[in-house]
Amino acid sequence: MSFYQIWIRSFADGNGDGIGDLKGVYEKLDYIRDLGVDGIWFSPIFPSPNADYGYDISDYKNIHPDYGTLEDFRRVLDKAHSLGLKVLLDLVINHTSDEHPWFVESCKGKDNPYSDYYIWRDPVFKKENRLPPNNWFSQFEGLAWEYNETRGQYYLHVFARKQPDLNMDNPKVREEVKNIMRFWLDMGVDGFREDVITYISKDKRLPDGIPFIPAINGLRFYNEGPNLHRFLSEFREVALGYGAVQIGEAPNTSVAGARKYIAGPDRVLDMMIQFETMMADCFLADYIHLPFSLRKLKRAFSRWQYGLGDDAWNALYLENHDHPRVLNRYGSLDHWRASGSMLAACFILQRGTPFIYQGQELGMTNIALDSIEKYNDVVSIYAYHHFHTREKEEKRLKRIHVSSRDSARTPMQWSAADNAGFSACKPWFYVNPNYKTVNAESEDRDPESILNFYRQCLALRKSSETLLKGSYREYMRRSRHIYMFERAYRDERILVICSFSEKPVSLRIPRAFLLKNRAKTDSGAAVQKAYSSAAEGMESEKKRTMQAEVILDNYGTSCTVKMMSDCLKPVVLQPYEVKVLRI
Ligand SMILES: [Ca+2]
Repeated sequence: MSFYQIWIRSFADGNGDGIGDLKGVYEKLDYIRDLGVDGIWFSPIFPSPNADYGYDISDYKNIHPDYGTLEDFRRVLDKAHSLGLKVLLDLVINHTSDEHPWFVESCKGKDNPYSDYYIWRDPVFKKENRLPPNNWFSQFEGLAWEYNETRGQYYLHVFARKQPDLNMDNPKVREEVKNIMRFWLDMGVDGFREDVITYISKDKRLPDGIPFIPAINGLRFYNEGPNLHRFLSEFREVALGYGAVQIGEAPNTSVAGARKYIAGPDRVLDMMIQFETMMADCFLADYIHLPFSLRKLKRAFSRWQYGLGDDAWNALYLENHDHPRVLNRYGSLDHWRASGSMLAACFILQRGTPFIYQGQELGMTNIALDSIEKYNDVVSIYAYHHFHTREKEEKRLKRIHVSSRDSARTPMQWSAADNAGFSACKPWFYVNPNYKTVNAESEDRDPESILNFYRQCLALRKSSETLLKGSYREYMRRSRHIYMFERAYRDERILVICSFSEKPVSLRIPRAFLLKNRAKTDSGAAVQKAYSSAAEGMESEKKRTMQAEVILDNYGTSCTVKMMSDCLKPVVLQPYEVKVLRI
């Protein structure tokens, strides 16, 4: 499987009001199918006051009026299915919106049916000062507690103030979750991506955290909490009844942590979306920016590839709605086409299920708005007003440019027409000015475009048992410029060589890759000869030849070499080149 993520507000506007919607999605389903993915994951499309753009839900069983109706959704679902595309929805159950009727009721007092749906605690008084029940910080904005006058209590919000955390220890809340799941599964939805699912079980004592890094103060008391597995197994029972897919988002999970939930007979999720591969240029969060480290990225890739091995399945991704564009982060604007396409191969060809975020397949890049007033992202706005406030305006804005989630939320660039072909009128958010060159229509026509490279990668993956099922092995682990890995299945071996360098790099194909070759193609005789001679040490290295077929190269049609006739010679990789070899 492979999935395409839609963040609907910026995907395609079908009714001309400047906001993406289901009608727009309907019209673009062929485009998604042609990309070569097997399904769609929709970020939330439900009614929401948009404090965190849909991740604050006020009605779980309906569609946001901006995006259409339940009928519109059924049309999209039916057409997607007819095109062979699965459809996953976002299940956001760690918290609701503060405008959800459950919360509105819960605020009214301690003796109504929804009183215990959220996590309420009495204040602590010190010298007559009213204080929250503990020292936890939210991950989005300030303290994790908000006082409610009517109840005379604080409620917990691990994210924004407008996102109160649900009390999952309450069995009624878990029944609500199951009802929500059944509602959509009955309609024909194929599964869920489950938002911050590893946070849903809190340590009931709610102890103070160790004040070290404010945003994660308290994390250890709600990340993979005491009842997480039990709650998830209840939800799993519902999903299994429908054969539905469940992919959990797990912001702070290690390989060992993830295995408890996705490996073995007790597994309660099919995959986990880990965050380690998104940390190669930052510390804990995108806002705390560091220079990109390829070695850090490779360590994260391989830790998960080896760590899950044959026991569990990886979710592969480099972009989503929560991060700035990967081309700015791990690639190079100076080598836009090459780095944008190399970054496709470097994750899609690993072992696992790739997730591609809208616009990633076009090489969309970050937007640099000239004032904080123009940003919408609650995280960026909080960071701007609370951190580095003594720095010059220019520098502060630059921090937002490199880190804001808004860069992933600019309108999709469909063509060079007005508003990037996203809408007939002014879009709800700023269009990246590079849309004249970076857009789906012109890239569709260009055989060497990033878009066509994504199509090639996905097609290659789908057609190759080795890429779908094969084992993973990394080479040149210590290199600061090259990420190289092998996929092997039965007699076939595929080597993916990715350059992350601004300059040409010369390297040798690792002998371990060549010598274990048992190819039986028309070049088999020569290869077999070289294999045995190498193994026996009969022939000098100079005389040996090893052949490999180049099955993918992002220097495109300019790379006419379909066979590398002598793999023992050094290979030169152009800046951000990727070469995929098969022997
Ligand atoms: Ca619209």
